[in-house]
Amino acid sequence: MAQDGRRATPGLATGSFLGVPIATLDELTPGTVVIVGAPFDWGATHRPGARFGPAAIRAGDYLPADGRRPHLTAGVDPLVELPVVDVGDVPLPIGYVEASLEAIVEVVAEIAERGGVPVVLGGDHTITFAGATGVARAHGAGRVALVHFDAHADTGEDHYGQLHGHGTPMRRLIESGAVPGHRFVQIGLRGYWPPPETVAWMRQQQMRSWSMQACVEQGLGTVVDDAVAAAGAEDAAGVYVSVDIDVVDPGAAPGTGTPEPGGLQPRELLDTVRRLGRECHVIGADLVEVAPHYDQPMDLTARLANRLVLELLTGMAERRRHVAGRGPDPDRLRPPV
Ligand SMILES: [Mn+2]
Repeated sequence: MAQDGRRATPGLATGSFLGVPIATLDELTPGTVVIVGAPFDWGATHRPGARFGPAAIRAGDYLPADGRRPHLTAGVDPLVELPVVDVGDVPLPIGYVEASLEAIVEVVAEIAERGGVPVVLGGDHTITFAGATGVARAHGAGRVALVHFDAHADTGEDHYGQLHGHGTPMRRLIESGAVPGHRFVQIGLRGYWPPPETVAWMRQQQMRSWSMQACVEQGLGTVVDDAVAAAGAEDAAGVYVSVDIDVVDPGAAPGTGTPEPGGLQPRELLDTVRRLGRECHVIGADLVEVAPHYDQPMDLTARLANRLVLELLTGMAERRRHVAGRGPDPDRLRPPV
């Protein structure tokens, strides 16, 4: 963390996200969006490497790192308007799962308790247990909705006999009460995991799980309508958006540990996360499972992840303008007439 001048994994976080100001936790002001890295991949079941995700996502861009990104068509600059700061990476004891998760919970909870909106750059998906738990600590256990994009349900009963791994975070969140099953909306599930008895458990928990097949047959817009409704339920405090990059088709996002063919296209997910930012009260988010050493050619996955974060932030900035009764900047690109 910038806070104490050290990082658990020196050199991984080489600069702030797109040049936004680097801040310490005690400098945070309410409403600020806070980028924080969780370079954790000791919950991976297949190919490791997501510990290098935060640095790759921060660097996944070709424009100057000047802390400005005026969206071409939205008429907002999310980095300036929200505003956005970066507190660096959570120092983690490499290889120690529970202690690492506790460290992430503490940082995320402090960000949220100070009125910030944490955006956690993973890391493998194990860290969503910590991210959503930290947000729930600030906003109320059981009151956070979770919109989860993934090829995999991540509701496994255990991780080789252990509680935590990247296939179990959603189950642990339900069991702990941080996020009840009925507040989950999962989008993009496909492939050959988990087994039927786990799917039965998910149904018992009233999880709303949309397969990729359902997204195709019913239309992604219908599915996202369901997510917006769950996030806006009367007694919900807000929504935590968790994006596993492997929800995207591996042809467009190869740099990930457990690629599963047949996923969303980048355009669909970019539009969807922006819509969630605009239509929901986002109180936390993460983007996980970017593993840059498999990201060939051309760093496609890290670059997509960078833009997915930006699109979510753009939607959030659009929402703030709307709430404040202000419209977009007039000098945005509009269709020719
Ligand atoms: Mn996942």
